[in-house]
Amino acid sequence: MSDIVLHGIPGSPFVRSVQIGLEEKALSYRFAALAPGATREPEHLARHPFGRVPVLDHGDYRLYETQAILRYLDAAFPEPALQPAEPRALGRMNQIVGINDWYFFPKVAAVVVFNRIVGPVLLGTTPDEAAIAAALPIARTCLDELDRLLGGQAFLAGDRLTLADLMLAPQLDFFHATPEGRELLAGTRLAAWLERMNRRPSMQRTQRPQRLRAA
Ligand SMILES: N[C@@H](CCC(=O)N[C@@H](CS)C(=O)NCC(=O)O)C(=O)O
Repeated sequence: MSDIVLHGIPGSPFVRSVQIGLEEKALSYRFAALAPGATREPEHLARHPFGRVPVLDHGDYRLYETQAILRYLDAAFPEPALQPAEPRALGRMNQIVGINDWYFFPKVAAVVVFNRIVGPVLLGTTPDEAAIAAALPIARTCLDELDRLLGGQAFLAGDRLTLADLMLAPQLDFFHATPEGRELLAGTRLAAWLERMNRRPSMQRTQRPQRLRAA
């Protein structure tokens, strides 16, 4: 029986990043699924005072924040390494993780994916078209920049899978399920990278629930 427990909402891209990390390292774990509203309940707030997912328990050690969890797993279970030793690749990986956490998730995915898919499917809301339209310029900036940084490389930070790929693949896969995401990604190197990522067993085994897959 594994002593790793991942608390998360099925389909959440941040949760999926940790799931992919666990899968890539062939670690067994128990997934403790939460309903979307359960993040505001006292039981979950005791795990994560900011009411978010994922939360990882490893024995009696508890951690939240996706980057922290992935870096912990990489330190605790070093094979295969998911962070480059070479300083420039490491810097690039950290930069891309920052782009996700500061720009892509809060300004793009949290607006477009929420309004197009998560809200309508889980909460019965109607898309706020003005909010979606207002998010498109920064969406373009994010995708142009990620595409430029990827260049002709196999992975976002070089020739090996890193935390940058683990953080971005679930986010871009969800974004690609929206009409705006499909249009902005069409024909880019980033789209080809996403296709390669989607073929990995770790991505195949951690797909979103069917109702969250298409806009
Ligand atoms: N900075 C956090 C962000 C996590 C986050 O925003 N998770 C979203 C799901 S993708 C969440 O918990 N949403 C549920 C809610 O807000 O109730 C991390 O890296 O773990």
